[in-house]
Amino acid sequence: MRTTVGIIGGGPAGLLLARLLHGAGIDCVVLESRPRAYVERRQRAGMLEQGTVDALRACGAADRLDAEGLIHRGIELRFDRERHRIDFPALTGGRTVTIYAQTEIVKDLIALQLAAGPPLLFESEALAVEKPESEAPVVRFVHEDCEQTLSCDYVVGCDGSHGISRDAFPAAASRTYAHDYPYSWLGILADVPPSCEELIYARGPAGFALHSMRSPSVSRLYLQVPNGTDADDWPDERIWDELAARFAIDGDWRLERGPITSKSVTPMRSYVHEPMRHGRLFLAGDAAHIVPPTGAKGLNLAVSDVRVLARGLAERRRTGSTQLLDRYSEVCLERVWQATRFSYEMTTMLHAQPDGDAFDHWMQLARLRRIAASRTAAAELAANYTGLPLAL
Ligand code: RFL
Ligand code: PHB
Repeated sequence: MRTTVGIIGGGPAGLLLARLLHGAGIDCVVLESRPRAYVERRQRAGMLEQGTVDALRACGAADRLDAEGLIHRGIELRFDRERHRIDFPALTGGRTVTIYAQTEIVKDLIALQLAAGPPLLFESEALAVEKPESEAPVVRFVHEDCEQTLSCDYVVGCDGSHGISRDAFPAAASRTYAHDYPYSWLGILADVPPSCEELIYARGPAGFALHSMRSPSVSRLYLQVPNGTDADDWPDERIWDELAARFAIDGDWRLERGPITSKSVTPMRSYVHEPMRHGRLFLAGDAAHIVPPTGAKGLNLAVSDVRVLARGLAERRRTGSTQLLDRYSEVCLERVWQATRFSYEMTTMLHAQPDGDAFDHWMQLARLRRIAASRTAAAELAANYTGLPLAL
């Protein structure tokens, strides 16, 4: 097989890139190791920055998002048994965010791709990227027990945090930076209307809790748990009791309970791989960087990476110039490090430090109280949360 751009991974990064390239008249092939049903069921992110929504709209992938997405104008921080609202439009000159599940974006992009887009091959696992320094890199992959090759002008690794694309970077040309946090999230989906209109980020007595949602009848909640936690050790009642304790305030508010339909544990990690390009191989999304979900940045970063890359590839095709492609890594990493910093700050401010002392506790409270008291501090949080401008 031969194509212009070989894309490894059919998550949000790979699928959106394929859509953007299709719009620019550039042919590509997407290889996805998992079956379609698995990719469409995977529960993950839910908070979209305005720029992410705009990008999906501009490529005709936002019909359902526009009909079903929930526009949010703020979040609530909860600590000291009190609530503090961060008003996004007032603090950012009008910006909002949208709640729409990643799994729904993936379904929408797959449907478009299979209807009219470039080839998307499920159950096609990439084994290796070969000759990334040459003019004709090759992806070796397995489909239906048969090993095949895909020859490309460019290869893009959108294969997530456990992918194989990074392995094609020579060690001497790579730098990696990682930080593991001493806690994980237990995430649940529940068939119960959300107990709030906006997301609640709570610093409770025993740690962090987040109340999010998927629709007016489905809630998504997360609870800080120790690393190594087994979700089976958390029966439903225990989860609801612990969530209720962490969200508790002095005043009138109640956490509604309902049947839990899914439970999973996610460790918290920060990771950055530099550079994001080697020869004609590019990395995008979680393949290049991971952030802990407290800042809700992972999916949004994946989208901004592929927007930059699609522009670079389109410019190359239109004018022959590789100027933008040559700046891909530098442009993306600027935003990646800002998102990494913001996610780190949100995470360390809101989670109980397992071996922390009273000093650590007071530092966290002082940061939270400053945000509640100062418009400047709140505006800084709001600017980062709703998304910093994409420098293109
Ligand atoms: P993905 O989604 O992991 O997709 C990678 C795809 O590559 C496939 N693959 C391969 N295919 C072929 N050959 C191989 N050798 C392959 N190896 C892997 C995989 O099957 C998969 O389909 O990466 P992508 O596209 O970069 O997207 C990144 C996002 O998924 C991720 O950053 C977000 O989900 C992070 N995240 C959040 N991000 C936000 O912006 N807002 C949020 O509210 C938010 N909440 C979250 C999150 C992540 C979470 N978890 C589970 C880590 C909440 C949670 C709990
Ligand atoms: C989600 O809805 O899954 C979600 C929202 C905000 C976050 C993390 C996850 O910070």
